[in-house]
Amino acid sequence: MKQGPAVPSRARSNGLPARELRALYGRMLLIRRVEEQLGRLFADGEIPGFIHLSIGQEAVAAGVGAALEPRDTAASTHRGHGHAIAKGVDLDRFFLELLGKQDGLCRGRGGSMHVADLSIGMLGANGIVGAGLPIAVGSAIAHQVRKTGAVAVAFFGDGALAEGAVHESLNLAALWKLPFLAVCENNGWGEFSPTDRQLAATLEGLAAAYNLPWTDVDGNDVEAVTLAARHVVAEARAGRPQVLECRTTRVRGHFEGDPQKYRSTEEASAMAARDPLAIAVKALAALGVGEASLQPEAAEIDARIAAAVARARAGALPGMAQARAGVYA
Ligand SMILES: Cc1ncc(C[n+]2csc(CCOP(=O)(O)OP(=O)(O)O)c2C)c(N)n1
Ligand SMILES: [Mg+2]
Repeated sequence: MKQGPAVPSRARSNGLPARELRALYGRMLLIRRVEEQLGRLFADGEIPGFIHLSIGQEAVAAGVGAALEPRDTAASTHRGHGHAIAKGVDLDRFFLELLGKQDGLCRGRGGSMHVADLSIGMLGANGIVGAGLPIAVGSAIAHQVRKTGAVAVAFFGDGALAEGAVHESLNLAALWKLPFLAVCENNGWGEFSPTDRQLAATLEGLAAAYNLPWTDVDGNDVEAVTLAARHVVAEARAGRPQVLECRTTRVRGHFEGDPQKYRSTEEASAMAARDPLAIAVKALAALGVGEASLQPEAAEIDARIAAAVARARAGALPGMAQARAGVYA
C-alpha cells in the first residue's frame, strides 16, 4: 500500500513512532473492512459454509503480525481472517478462496476456515479448536532442525485451553526449547459459553506448569501488543519458547448469523469502549496525527477491497476436471 501523507514521527516514551502506529492502524482497518465486507457477502449468500469474524480482535493479528519476519510461520484458528491478512496473503486470492473460486489460495477447496499459503508461511486457518498448536510446534521443530532462524507462532482462543493438543504442544515446545510462540486471543467466550465456566486453570498457571514465560497484554491496544510481541518473538527466536495472552473482545457472534441471545447489552457497550481502532485513533491524535488525515488510507483500502471482490465474483468456480485433483488413495 502507498504511504499516506508525511506524518510527524514523534513517539511517547517507550511507545512507537507515529509512522509505525499509523501503519498498524492501517493494517487493522484493512482487516476490519475486509471482514465487514465478508459479513455482507455471507448475508447475501455469496460465501459457502460458515464464517467467524474477528471484529474487535484486530490488534492481536496486526501487532503480532508486525513483529514477525517473512520467514516466520503462523498457524491460525476458525477466526483467522486477520491472521492471514497480517501474514500477508494476497487479497485477491483471499477473496477468491472465500467465494470458493478455483484461483483462490487453496483453489476454492478450503474457504474461510482453511485459508493457507505456505509460500508466505501461513500454515492455515483451522476448524478444529486447538489444532493450530501442534502444527506450529511441528513447524518450529523444522525451523530448529533446518536452522532457519525463524519462529513458528500459533494463534488460539481461550476456548482451546482444555484441549489435550494444547498441553502436549506447550510441553514439547518447552522441553525441546523450540522457536515457538503461543498467542492466546482471550475473548472470554467459547462459542456460546463464557470460558470461565469451562476451565479449571488459567493460561498463566498452565504456562508456569510447563516452565514457559507468560506475558499478559491488553489485546485491544495495538501498540501494547506490538511491543510485547517484539519481545516474545525475539525470545522465541533465541530458543526460549513463549506464551502471550491477549485480552480481547469478540464483538460479533460466534459465527455470522448467531443471534447472541446469551449476551448482555452491557457487554456490547463495554466492548465498544475498547474498540482497537478507536484506541489507535486516540493514540495517533496524541502524537499529532488527526483522524481526518487517516482518510486517504481508508479510501485506498475500500478501493482495494472493492477490486478484490469484483475479481472474486468474476472468478471461475472449480470445474469437474478439478474434482479429483489432490485426491489420493
Ligand atoms: C476439537 C473441537 N471441539 C469443538 C469444536 C466446536 N467449536 C468451534 S469454535 C469453538 C469455541 C472456540 O472458542 P475459542 O477457542 O475461545 O475461540 P473464539 O471462537 O472465541 O475465537 C468450539 C467449541 C471444534 N471446532 N473443534
Ligand atoms: Mg474465545
